[in-house]
Amino acid sequence: MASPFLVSDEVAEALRAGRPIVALESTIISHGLPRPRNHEAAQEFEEILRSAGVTPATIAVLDGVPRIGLDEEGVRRIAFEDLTKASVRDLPILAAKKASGATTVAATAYLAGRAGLRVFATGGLGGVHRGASESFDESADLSTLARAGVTVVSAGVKSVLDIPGTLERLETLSVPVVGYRTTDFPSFWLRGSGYTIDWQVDDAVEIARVMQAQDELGDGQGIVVANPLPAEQQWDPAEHDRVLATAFAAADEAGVSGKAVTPFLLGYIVDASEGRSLEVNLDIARNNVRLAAEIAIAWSGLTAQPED
Ligand code: PSU
Ligand code: MN
Repeated sequence: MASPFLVSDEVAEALRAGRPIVALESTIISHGLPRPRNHEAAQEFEEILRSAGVTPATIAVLDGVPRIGLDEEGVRRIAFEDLTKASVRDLPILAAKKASGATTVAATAYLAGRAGLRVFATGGLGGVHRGASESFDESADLSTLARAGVTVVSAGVKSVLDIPGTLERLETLSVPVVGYRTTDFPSFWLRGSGYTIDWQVDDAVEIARVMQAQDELGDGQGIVVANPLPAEQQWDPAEHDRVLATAFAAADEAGVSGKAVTPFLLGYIVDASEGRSLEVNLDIARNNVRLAAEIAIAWSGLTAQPED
């Protein structure tokens, strides 16, 4: 049977040679950042990887086909077309309808895992929404990470979510969570959340060793690497608290629910902070892409087969 997804030549070549590759998601581009900064960001993330000697694999569904690695035109499409936000469950429907979609962390991690990629950089992870005990709104990012054996570098979850609830669910799902040089789980725009995680790792090689051990001991789960942004780059905590409080009220008033909640809050927060949260958002993503590159390099160093 033909492959249900398309791996770009560049990514296929890097996979064959065991060279470092980092997967990138497309929902952050199409729904998480305003145009045209989103296009610049998508190009910049790929460029950061290339200049570190790592092959970028931006993932999206184009005309029904999940793509692992996009060309310039594909990157342009995810930035400027009005793509639907696609999670794992949307993949077969998009395929049958030959429709396009921007993949969430869940769908990206799932497809990356299917293609044999091991490291994935994003901004923030989806998680348990506030009020989830009533609404059942928990991102499929969490349950997917319990099955897709991919290491995801994020700056934790946004404080718009239920952070302790998210950490509890990751525990239930047996997904390892490690803090990069911290045990204070980051809350995206801020370095910490006040919620302590059990484990800290101090360099990329140590993370690659956890991945290797997970392959032997684990049950197919991915790994969450929580990477706080540098102190001087974090959003002013007072403004952060003020804007977030009004964001919830606005979402309530607008009556948004389901998968529209995350994009609504992100868009509202950028506007209400007059773009300041956006600059922090971009710093966070760049920072995660850089760490993911180091992990991918460490991973390929650790697992490289000597050529004969
Ligand atoms: N959190 C962010 N930025 C984002 C997202 C989450 O800080 O762009 C996106 C990611 O693609 C994530 C998705 O996978 O939202 C989660 O959406 P939901 O809560 O509907 O599962
Ligand atoms: Mn949801």
